[in-house]
Amino acid sequence: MLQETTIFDSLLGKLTGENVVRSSRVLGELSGVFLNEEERSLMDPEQMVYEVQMHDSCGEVEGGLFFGVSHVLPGKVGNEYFMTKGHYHQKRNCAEYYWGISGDGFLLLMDESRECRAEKVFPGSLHFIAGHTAHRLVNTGETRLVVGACWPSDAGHDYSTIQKEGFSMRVVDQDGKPTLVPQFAPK
Ligand code: S6P
Ligand code: ZN
Repeated sequence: MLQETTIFDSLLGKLTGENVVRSSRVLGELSGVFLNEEERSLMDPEQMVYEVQMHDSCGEVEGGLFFGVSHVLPGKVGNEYFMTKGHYHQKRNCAEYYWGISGDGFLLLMDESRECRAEKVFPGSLHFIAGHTAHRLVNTGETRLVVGACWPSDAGHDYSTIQKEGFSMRVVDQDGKPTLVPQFAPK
């Protein structure tokens, strides 16, 4: 039997065909993610912030892999660039690879002691995200930031720790330049 093919357009970072699942996040569902909640509430709640296209051919089994592409749109909430929610993996020891496809931005990486660093993301950049490390993509450019990813299919997502505690750094526009600023944990 001939199977439908899955196509990964490596220039556009577009994934189509069999077993591709798409999901997106709009501003209205990103409460508590950006520093300036008031500014976010004044913006269009239907404005898309990012979209993920994921190839799921095995389900969340041990030993499996997922392949995905994240498209973070250009934009800002106040002076803070559009970004993903960010997460730890539910299975903390699961690692992940990211690679830059198009656009410009940062990958924020934070360990469990809240030590945070940023890696520049650009076409061709490669990023190893070790286990026990929260990760978030930030689009500091004027076009879509498109980033490929591959991770263990049983890794899962822990969003609640980040929702409660946030990252210890934010990326904001200061005088037209992306700048990392410290963000203290809520009490
Ligand atoms: C999954 C991987 C990415 C993110 C995507 C959206 O482990 O890291 O596919 O899911 O970048 O980010 P988030 O934080 O909303 O899942
Ligand atoms: Zn991940």
